[in-house]
Amino acid sequence: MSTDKPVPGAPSSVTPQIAEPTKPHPAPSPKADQQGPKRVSPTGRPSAAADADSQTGEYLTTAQGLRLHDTDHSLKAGDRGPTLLQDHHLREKITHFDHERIPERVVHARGAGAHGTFRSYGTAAGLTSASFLSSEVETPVFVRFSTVVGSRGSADAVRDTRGFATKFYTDEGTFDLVGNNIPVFFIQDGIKFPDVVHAAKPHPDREIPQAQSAHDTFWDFVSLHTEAQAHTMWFMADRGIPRSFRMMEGFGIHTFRMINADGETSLVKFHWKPRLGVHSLVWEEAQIINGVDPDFHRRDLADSIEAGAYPQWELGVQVFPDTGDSTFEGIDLLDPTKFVPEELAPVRPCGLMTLHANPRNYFEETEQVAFHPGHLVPGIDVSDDPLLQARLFSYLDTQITRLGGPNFAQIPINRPHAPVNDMLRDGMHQVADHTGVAPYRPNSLDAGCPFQAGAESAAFIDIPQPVPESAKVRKAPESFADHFSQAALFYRSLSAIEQRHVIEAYTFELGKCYEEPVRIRQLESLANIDRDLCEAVAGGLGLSAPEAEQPVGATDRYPSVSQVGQTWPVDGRIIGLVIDENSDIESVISARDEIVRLGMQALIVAPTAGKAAGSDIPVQRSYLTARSTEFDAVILAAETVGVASDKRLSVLVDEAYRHLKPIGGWGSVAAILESVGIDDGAAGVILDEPRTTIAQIVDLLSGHRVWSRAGA
Ligand code: HDD
Repeated sequence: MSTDKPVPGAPSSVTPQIAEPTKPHPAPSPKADQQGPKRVSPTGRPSAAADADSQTGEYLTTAQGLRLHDTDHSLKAGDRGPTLLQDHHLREKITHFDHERIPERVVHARGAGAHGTFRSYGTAAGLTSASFLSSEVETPVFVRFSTVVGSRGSADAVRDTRGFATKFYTDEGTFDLVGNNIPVFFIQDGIKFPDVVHAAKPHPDREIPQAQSAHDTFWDFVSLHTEAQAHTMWFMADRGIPRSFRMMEGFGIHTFRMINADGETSLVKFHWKPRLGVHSLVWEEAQIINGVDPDFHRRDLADSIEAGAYPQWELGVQVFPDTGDSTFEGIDLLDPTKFVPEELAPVRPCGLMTLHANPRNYFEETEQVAFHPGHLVPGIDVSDDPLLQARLFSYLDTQITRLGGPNFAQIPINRPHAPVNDMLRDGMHQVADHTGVAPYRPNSLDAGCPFQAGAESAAFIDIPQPVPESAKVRKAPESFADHFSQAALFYRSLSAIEQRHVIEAYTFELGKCYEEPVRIRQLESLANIDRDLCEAVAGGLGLSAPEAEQPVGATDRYPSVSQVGQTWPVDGRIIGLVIDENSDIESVISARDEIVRLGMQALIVAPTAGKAAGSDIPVQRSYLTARSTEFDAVILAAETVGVASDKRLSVLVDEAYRHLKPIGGWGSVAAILESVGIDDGAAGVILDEPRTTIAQIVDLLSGHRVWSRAGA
């Protein structure tokens, strides 16, 4: 066998080639949504190298551009002899492979990213001079969502906090907003970060459990460092298991200081509000997903972008007067374990972010992107929050190990879109084409350049914030001593069903701890937070509820933290359309088209893969490959009564029902429901003709789940 292009000059005895699967042909151009970031070199020049890197050429070459004749056989002393050290291609190929992996992130190792744009409303002009916020401009962004605890290969739907990091490639330099989906953090001072992470990561002896907080060291830490109780409460609640990255809020958590063109300062907290609302999985569903589809969130993000259901978030800020004491309504704005309810400080919208392109190469973009809370732009500065202050050190530092040296800003995804004219030179992986002879200033040799900019030329000028007069101390302010009141106000602001989920989550997590003293100590914190909560969890653990030592008194309720009780757009929701051999194909097609017309996705589930019986309609899932957890709602359009005895279908329907998903249909739907003991008049069950069924399902989906089925 040979390729149809003979190798010029090759001896006739060369090793036969493996047949190419196709004739050489030009590579398909990248999909429209995979154009990747705008590529500019660190010096602002177009980077020729960046586009030459892709695997697009006709011939396979070495890294040096040498065309290769054979990449499948090493050079040996005879066809049964040892491999020769001389084989430069073998050595290059294996050596590169041996070094393909880089250290995963020490936290937030598992993530998924997307490109998009941020369009400012210009409404923040009174607050900040930052150009990407103060005028109605569009700024390219790259966002990386992540879990915190798990390794890079762990599952998506674990109970954990989610990272929400955004890189704004502004014309004044790159601004990174490195936040989470929960507005409070575990600890108050960054010096404890290694400790909380050591506690949350798998146990150092057996390295289990992976990507879980349900283990002794985690609960040991949070029950001893009670400042972690507020954050823990948030992720024991439904926020810890988001339905989708598209349905999460994002928070900058810390207070930042903004300065406007007139030199006036304000304190702000950043919020991302998802257009689709804030929605979660239910715990059993999440556990099933982690086995059935560990890439659930990553897939959802990529699929929705590819389907054109572009995820959107509105960026907003809560604004607080910069009065010098950094407190608002008694809440210490420098304490990152505290949040300010929106009822006390509304979120003012500043712009809209739309994610519209998947990364072209995961490693190059999502893995190598390097965020840093110290990537600031003029008009936005940090506050004295001690957690933020430590972060300012950590992120730059970690990239040096992770990305192999100090030149990671030259990796395409990290390159600013603003012109770069630095005097940083050399170092590992330096690829900039620096010219000039005088990388220092002032100089007289490179025409005196570069010059320092002033406020009028968009320089970053640190806000001259007074430093409190004090001795050097290792201590926290008094106000940081309140560890329970915000956990209580959050819990008490939730709806009854959300509170039930919190109780179940604590009971599950503590039930996985082996050490009784750890469980009891955590119950002691819960006793301070809320008596009923503590008793319910203690009951589930077979323990008695301890007395509260510092009970939180009455609290106000702030319904803005609840995820239940409103309606939201259903764009991109996924409906499983279950058919069988006897389904009426016309109704199936019209149901599918109607679902798509309403901006949702329909996945046809049939007894076998291929085409729906007697039609050209492609089947997306067979009964074997489908699982209820993929769908937000299920429509049964199967017509054969006998199908009700198919265990795969009854499991699908039973799970969808237990997970409070709308179920509808026509045909033999009643028989299938009966087979799993579901009353056809039950809440969220719709038996009607296709159009009406779909309309009612949409109504139910706009509230995310059939909460009334759970007695809510
Ligand atoms: Fe962090 C990564 C968010 C506190 C040290 N952090 C990282 C990422 C997110 C956050 C979203 C992943 C970024 C990406 O996708 O690449 N971290 C937070 C938030 C915090 C926080 C919202 C508190 C409000 N972090 C925090 C502290 C420290 C760190 C206090 C250390 C003192 N974080 C890191 C890190 C990471 C990181 C070790 C790991 C990988 C990386 O930075 O690039 O530097």
